[in-house]
Amino acid sequence: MIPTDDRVLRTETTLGAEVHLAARAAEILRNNDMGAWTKAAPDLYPHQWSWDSAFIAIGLSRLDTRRAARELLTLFEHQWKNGKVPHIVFNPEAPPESYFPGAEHWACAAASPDAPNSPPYTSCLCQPPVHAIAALRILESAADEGERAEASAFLREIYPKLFGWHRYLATARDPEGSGLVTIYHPWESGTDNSPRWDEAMATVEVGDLSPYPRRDLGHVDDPAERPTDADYDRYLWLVRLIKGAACDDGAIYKSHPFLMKDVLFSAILVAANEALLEIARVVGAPDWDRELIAGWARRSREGLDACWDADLRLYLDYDVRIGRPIRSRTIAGFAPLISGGLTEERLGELLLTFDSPDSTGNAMLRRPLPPSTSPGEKRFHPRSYWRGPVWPVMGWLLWWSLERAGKSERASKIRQASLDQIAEGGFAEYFEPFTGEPLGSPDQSWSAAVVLDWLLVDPARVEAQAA
Ligand code: 2M8
Repeated sequence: MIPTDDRVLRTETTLGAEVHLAARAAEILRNNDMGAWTKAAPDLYPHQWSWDSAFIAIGLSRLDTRRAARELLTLFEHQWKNGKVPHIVFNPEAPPESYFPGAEHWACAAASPDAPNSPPYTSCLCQPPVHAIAALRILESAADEGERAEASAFLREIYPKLFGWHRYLATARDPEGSGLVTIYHPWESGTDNSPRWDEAMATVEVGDLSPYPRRDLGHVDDPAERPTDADYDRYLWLVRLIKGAACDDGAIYKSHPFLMKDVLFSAILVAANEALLEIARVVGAPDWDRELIAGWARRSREGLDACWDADLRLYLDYDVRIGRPIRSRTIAGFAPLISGGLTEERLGELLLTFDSPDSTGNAMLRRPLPPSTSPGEKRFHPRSYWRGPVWPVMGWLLWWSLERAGKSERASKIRQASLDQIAEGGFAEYFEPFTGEPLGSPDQSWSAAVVLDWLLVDPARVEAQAA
C-alpha cells in the first residue's frame, strides 16, 4: 500500500525509530490475536474486553481494514438483547485459573432474558462506548477504493447494533433523562480503583463472600500496582447484587448501593454519538434515527455542563444515591474535552488545570502527560493502577480530543511524550508518572494499538519490518 502524504513521516532521522516502534506494536497485536478478536493482554487479561477492543480496532485499522472490522463485529456478536455491549466476552479456551472472576462467575448472568446465547459467556456489565468512534475511524483510515468499500459495508452491518447500544445507554442507563450515564460498578468506568469511587465504595457493606483467588496479583511484580483486597471484596459484592437483581436495570436502579453518573463515560458517549451521526449519514439511515442521535448528544452536553466545578476547575461525577457531586481530582475531570463543544472561556479554564501542577505541568513528572489521578489529590498513588499512573490509552483520547478542539500544539506534545515513554519503557499497561517505570501488564494490546494510530506509517513497511 502506498502511503498518502500524511502517512509519510516527517524526517529521515525519526523514521527508522518510528518504523521500528510501529513494527513492535504490530507484533504485539499479532501475538495477542485470537483470530477474530484480540486478548487485552497476553496473560493478565486473556479475554475480549469491550473498550479495549474498540481501541484495538483503531490500531488495526492502520494495518488491515477487514481485521479491524472483524474485531468489533466479534464483540457485537455478544451484544445483549437490550442493546448492552458486555464488558468482557470470555474466551472458552482460556484455562479457568487464568483470570478471576472468570466465565463461571458470570454464568448465571446468562439466565437474564436479555443475555445473548452462551457459551461463550459474557459479563453483565458494560464499559465506555468508544466503539462508534472506532468504527468510523476504520472508514477514515481506509487507504484506497477497495478498503473504503469494505469499510462502508462494515458500517452498514454494524450501524444498527451501534444504534441499539447507544439507545440502551440513553434510556436504561439514564432514566432521569439527565444526559449522563449511570454506572453500577467501578469496572464499568474502566478506571476501576480511581479515587472517584472511594467514598461510594466505602459505604458498600460486603456480606458473606466465599474465599476467592487474586489471580491478577500473579501477573504483576508488586501488589501495590493492583486494587486492594478490600476493593476486590466490594467489586465482587456489587457483582453479586447485580446478579441478584437478574441484571435488570429497573431492579438495579431501585436498590443498588453504587449508582454513579460518570462524566468520562458520558463524554465518550457524546463523541461516539457524533461518530454515529456520521455513520448514519454514510449508511443512509432514516432522518428520525439521526434526530434521535443528535438529541442524545445535545442532552449529554447539557448534562455535562452542569457537572463543572468552578472551584476545582474540573468536571465532577455525581453520586445518584446521595445526590451530590464527587469532589476528586482525576483525569476524568477533563472529560468534556472529549465531548467537545465547550465555549472558549470554559475550554481555557479547563486547560489551565490541564497545564497546572495538578496535571501535566507538575515539575516532578518524567514527561508532561496527565496522570490518571492528580498529584495534588491526597489519595494519589504513583504506582497504583488508576490512582496515579499514566495510561497511554488516555493519552490517545486526550490527544484526539485536543486535535478536535483545535489545540494542535498541546495535542502533539501528548503524542510525542507518549511515544517517547513507550519507546523507553515498552508497551506497558501504565507507567509510573515520576520515573516512567513501566507497570501492570507488559505488551498490553491497547497500548500497541494507539502507537500504531499515532505513527500513521505505511502498513507495508511495518509488516516488512515485523516479518
Ligand atoms: C482493567 O479492568 C479489569 C476488569 O474489567 C481488571 O482489572 O481485571 C481496567 O483497566 C479496564 O479499563 C480494562 O478494560 C481492562 C482490560 O485492559 O483491565
